[in-house]
Amino acid sequence: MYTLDISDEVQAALENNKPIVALESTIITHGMPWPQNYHMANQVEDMVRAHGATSATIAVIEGRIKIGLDQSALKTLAQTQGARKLSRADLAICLVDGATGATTVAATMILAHLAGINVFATGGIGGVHRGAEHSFDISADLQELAQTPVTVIAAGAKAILDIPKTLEVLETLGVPVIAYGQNDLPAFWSRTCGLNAPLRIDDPAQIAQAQKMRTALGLSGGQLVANPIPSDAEIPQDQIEPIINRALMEAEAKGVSAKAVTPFLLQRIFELTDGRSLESNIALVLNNARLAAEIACAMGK
Ligand code: PSU
Ligand code: MN
Repeated sequence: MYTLDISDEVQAALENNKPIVALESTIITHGMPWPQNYHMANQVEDMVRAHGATSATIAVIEGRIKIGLDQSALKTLAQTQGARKLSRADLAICLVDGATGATTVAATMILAHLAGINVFATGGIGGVHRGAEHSFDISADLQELAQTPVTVIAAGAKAILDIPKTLEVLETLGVPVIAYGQNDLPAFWSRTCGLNAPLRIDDPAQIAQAQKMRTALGLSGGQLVANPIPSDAEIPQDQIEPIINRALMEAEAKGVSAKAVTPFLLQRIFELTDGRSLESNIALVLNNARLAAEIACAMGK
């Protein structure tokens, strides 16, 4: 029915049981502007390699599942206007249509798992949006973490979300939320958000062990590792919060809804911070790629 177009590099790593880190593509097409998105994608790949793992950026190109994109494919995707934003609900139809789409956290987890990859680095996961009690806007990323056995390394949930509600839903779904190296739950651009994370691990090898233990116990799903943004790149919560609020008000006034909400907010926050939010976003993705490579290396042992 379908084939996975696995790059030679990723194929070789799979055959030799070498560490692999999956990377998503929605962050490229919907999360950052050109050309910073393309530079980020390359830097992230380099970071994974520098830490001993093979990187596999995942996307759907003209109806074909790609596990590992080369530089020219990355460059083309980074400039593609109107690529679909693919979550669990959208994947099959994108393939049937022969269309091009970027994978969100949820869809990247699904395809990574199909390819046999169990570690994945991104920026921040989707979650429960503020005002979800009215909009019911809860990212499919959360359900995916509950059912697909992939460890996702993020800088927490994006601060544009309702973080306490996101934590509650993850708890209900049985998803471990593990802060790396601190008690506080990081919140994307900020190292803390005033809440403790439910769990904490300081050693990448233990994070790898925990994923294996989950599977051994017959527990479905993955884990969320919340890795704090490096201090020198952080925007403290009291600085970013008024900007988030302004962007949220604009989104509401404009009637932005569904899949468009997160891309709209990230773009407006980029404009309102004169690009600082993007610099932070790139720094935290790189930091997550490094930790993901360390976890992937430990997974093989
Ligand atoms: N991390 C980033 N930027 C992004 C995303 C993650 O630094 O743009 C994307 C991921 O693909 C995530 C999606 O799955 O945002 C969440 O979208 P939504 O809120 O519509 O579920
Ligand atoms: Mn949504």
